[in-house]
Amino acid sequence: MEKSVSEKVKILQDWINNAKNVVFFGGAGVSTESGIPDFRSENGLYRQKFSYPPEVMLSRTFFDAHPKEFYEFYKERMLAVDAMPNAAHEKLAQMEKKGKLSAVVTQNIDGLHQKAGSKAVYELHGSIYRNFCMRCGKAYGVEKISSQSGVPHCDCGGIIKPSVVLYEEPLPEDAWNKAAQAIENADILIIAGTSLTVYPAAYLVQYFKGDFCALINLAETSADPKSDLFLRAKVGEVLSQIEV
Ligand code: CNA
Repeated sequence: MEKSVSEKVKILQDWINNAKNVVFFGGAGVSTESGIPDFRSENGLYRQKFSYPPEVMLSRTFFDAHPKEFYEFYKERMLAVDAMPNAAHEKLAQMEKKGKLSAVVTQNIDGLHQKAGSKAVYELHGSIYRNFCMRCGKAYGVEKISSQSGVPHCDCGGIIKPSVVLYEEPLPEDAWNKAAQAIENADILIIAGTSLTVYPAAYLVQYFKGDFCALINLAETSADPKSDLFLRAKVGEVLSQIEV
């Protein structure tokens, strides 16, 4: 008979107690409990109707051709500056502080791990908090984007682009290398809140060669059969039960 979620939480707790190096790999599902919709859940952005499909609007070709429409969608749906960390972000920050967790590898762009206090966060898809002028390279914070209507422009007249990785764009090399190394050195890998369908990010979990892999996700994913423990539950609810 399959173990209950609480029995599985106990197993995870035991692994964490005995682990030297835990790494967390997460996606948009880590922030749904903070009120930010993911892409592929029932209430996710991919199930909603827009003038263009979200995966089109979040492509580099679309950004270059239709910056106004990009920014309308981005500001309304992706720029979650008021969102607050949930129990998952808080517990991961605590685990790092106590020396239990060496890194958070995230596909999210919302900055909530840092808001909760995590330091070693490798952002594979960039961050809404970093923006730059496409003409002169000047850096801007998120206020420059959130406080203006329309397409944000630099003092030099160039268009400002968020440092978030759009479809067709490469991933930041530094974050990728650090994430790969962290996962390779981990003895426990916790994968959570991700459909593991967005590549190359999802490929990173293949670098894991440690002792145990736990997967916490509401929907099934390609990694279920490979994980040592699959908790079909909310990541915030699971991690809030872990004691460190
Ligand atoms: P996804 O493809 O939307 O998958 C999310 C997964 O999380 C699904 O399998 C859900 O079943 C699961 N899920 C949702 N809520 C929970 C929960 N509370 N507990 C456990 N599981 C849950 O998202 P991925 O991250 O896999 O896809 C990668 C994209 C999504 C990246 O490019 C992100 O930048 C992008 N994204 C990020 C944000 C954000 O920064 N918060 C929001 C929306 C999309």
